[in-house]
Amino acid sequence: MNDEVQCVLRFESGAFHTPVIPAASPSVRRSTLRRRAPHRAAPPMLLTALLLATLVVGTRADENDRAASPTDARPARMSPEEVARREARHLKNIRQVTRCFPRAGEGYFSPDGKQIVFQAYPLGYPFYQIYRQSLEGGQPFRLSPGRGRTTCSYFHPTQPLILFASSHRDPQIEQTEAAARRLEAQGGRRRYQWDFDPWMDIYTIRPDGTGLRQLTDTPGYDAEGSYSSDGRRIVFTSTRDGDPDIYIMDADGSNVRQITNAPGYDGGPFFSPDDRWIIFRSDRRKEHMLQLFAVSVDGKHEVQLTHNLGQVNWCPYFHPSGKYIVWASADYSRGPQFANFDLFTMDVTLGETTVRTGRVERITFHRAADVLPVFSPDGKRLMWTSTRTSDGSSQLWIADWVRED
Ligand SMILES: [Ca+2]
Ligand SMILES: [Ca+2]
Repeated sequence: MNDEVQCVLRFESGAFHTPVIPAASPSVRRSTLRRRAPHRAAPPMLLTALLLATLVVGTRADENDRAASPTDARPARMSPEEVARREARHLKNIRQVTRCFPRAGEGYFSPDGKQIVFQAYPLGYPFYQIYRQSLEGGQPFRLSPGRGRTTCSYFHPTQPLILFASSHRDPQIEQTEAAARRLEAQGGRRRYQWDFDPWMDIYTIRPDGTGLRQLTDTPGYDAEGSYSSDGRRIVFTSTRDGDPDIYIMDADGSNVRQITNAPGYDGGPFFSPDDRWIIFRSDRRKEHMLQLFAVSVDGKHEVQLTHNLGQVNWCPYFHPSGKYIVWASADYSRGPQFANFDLFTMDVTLGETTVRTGRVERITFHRAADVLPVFSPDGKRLMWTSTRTSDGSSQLWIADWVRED
């Protein structure tokens, strides 16, 4: 099943890689774009193009370290030593996790923290596939069917199940693949498109690759799914009513209910550890300028968590304590060529009808793109997708997470 890759997973103890800033490489282009861009009737691909421009250009811009903080926009060009010193405040033992794939990203931990599930480009295939990998060594194991687009995988918290989105039932799959290969053959000229593939649906599969089961079958894009902490529900993004919104369904795909209904992209949702709130990102305030929001699981109470329309904020994720979230943000006020995605945390207090926001802290300072952060279930490690690799490709990275409270 996995003969197309020989990807060795290994850790490098204690290493902080001196940044080797890549030229814009195709490998950067698609991979980090994961938690979704908006699809409206008219301008569907623009936000993705914006994010892409940042991820490509941002990794090679010499001065983009000045970018990016909701709280700290100091114009500084940091030395690698200074970057390491600042990141060491919360990140110890930073190490690259995935290798050998042309690119990989958006990883999530298994409930016991010993495995990860992520998306990666198989050699010779134009779309991401979903892989499971032990963190203790061994080869990545492909879970997705091997055809079509895939994205957004997630472990069930208590059962041996992994969910992901896949378009492999696309009846025009040959043409879809051929079009992607033609684009890829155009090399540096190829334009990224995040396709809100209408054939994208949410599936579950057992960790051994058996028991593929389709949970959604509504026309339109259904993806970006994740389980509630008790495993009874799935929150996801769907365009089934023509606009990307947040939905919840039971874990078997039944009982679908719509949670957000605002014009614009609402996506990338995750439950809070107590399953009372959902965090997500939306560009409803200003097109493309994603902001973070929280909504109660009944959809009745909505709170905007970030208020910086010069920034793109995305991929929020809770620490298992429920006391703070981590996300990626970049300053677009000087244009995408200077934007540099970095990770931040924000303290939150989850109430009955509102969410209070608190201290914001910058976590990464590297001029490569740092996006899609998640905590391990025990809260002791942080995994994210970064182009801080020696070849500039986006890969998964893990660090020990250091914070007292
Ligand atoms: Ca919407
Ligand atoms: Ca960065």
